[in-house]
Amino acid sequence: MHDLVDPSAEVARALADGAPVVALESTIITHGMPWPRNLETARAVEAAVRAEGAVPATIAVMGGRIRAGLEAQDLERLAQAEGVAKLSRADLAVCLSTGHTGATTVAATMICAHLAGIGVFATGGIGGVHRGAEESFDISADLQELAATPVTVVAAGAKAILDLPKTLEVLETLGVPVIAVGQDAFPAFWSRDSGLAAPLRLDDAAGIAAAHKARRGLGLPGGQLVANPIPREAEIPADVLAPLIAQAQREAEARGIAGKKVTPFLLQRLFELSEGRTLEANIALVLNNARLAAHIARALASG
Ligand code: PSU
Ligand code: MN
Repeated sequence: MHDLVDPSAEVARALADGAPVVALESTIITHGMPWPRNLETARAVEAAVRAEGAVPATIAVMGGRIRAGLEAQDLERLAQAEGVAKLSRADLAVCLSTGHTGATTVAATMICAHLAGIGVFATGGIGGVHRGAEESFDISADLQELAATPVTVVAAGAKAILDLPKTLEVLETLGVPVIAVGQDAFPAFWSRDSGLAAPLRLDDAAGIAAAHKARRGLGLPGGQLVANPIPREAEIPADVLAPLIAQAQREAEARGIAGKKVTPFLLQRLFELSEGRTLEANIALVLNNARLAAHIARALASG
């Protein structure tokens, strides 16, 4: 185990035994969902991973250490805390050296998972190229991390608040495999179909695990993005969301929201504008991703 990583007893045992482990991020808890649904969801996601036969390892930085697998009281403390730092690749080292508490984004969770020896990670949706990025230059560090760090990330695509065509272009440039699960279309987080074709398609966990191993075998850096569509019964049609996203976007611009605050602001405003529907959909898709990630972890562990 890496010097800076403290695995929980359960995660340490699973890793030592070669048993399936799924990493989970914590920014979705601290910056992606309102209290108390954030804590309920974090617990439900861990339970979903367990129900499918893998061990969940929720990742966060606490007291100058990377934690992989949080005890119940730490999870609750994190979910309730205010002013927790949102950590991406750039922020991890300073959070560790200053001893502060931080929640890990997709990028930082990938780094920590890899240090801990965990190959698969479930989240809601990755960050990507923001609309208007040609002016703001706002492109999530998640994209470069997928190109650099060998972890398979299961997400429901990229969040539909983003510019999805540009996000796919950047992923292609960076050489990141974008694999839709069970369909040809790239999913759009709250909706199953973005209207864009996904570059690659695989239909089951065994195939995704085999692709993960083949990439490792090639010696290529980086991971793969597994784009798992939201369950049909939970999706919100794209045409219902489009005007709400446009409005949230206008408000963000008018208020000068920039940098790390953009994604949390847009998610919170969409929760309000949709009268809670986006949160319900977000919870359903995260649970769905956690289940698939557990199956991938089992396939990786058995082969
Ligand atoms: N998935 C969700 N909700 C979230 C996130 C993912 O369902 O809030 C978080 C992840 O931590 C992701 C971050 O890395 O949003 C993207 O932030 P940014 O656009 O600032 O890179
Ligand atoms: Mn950004």
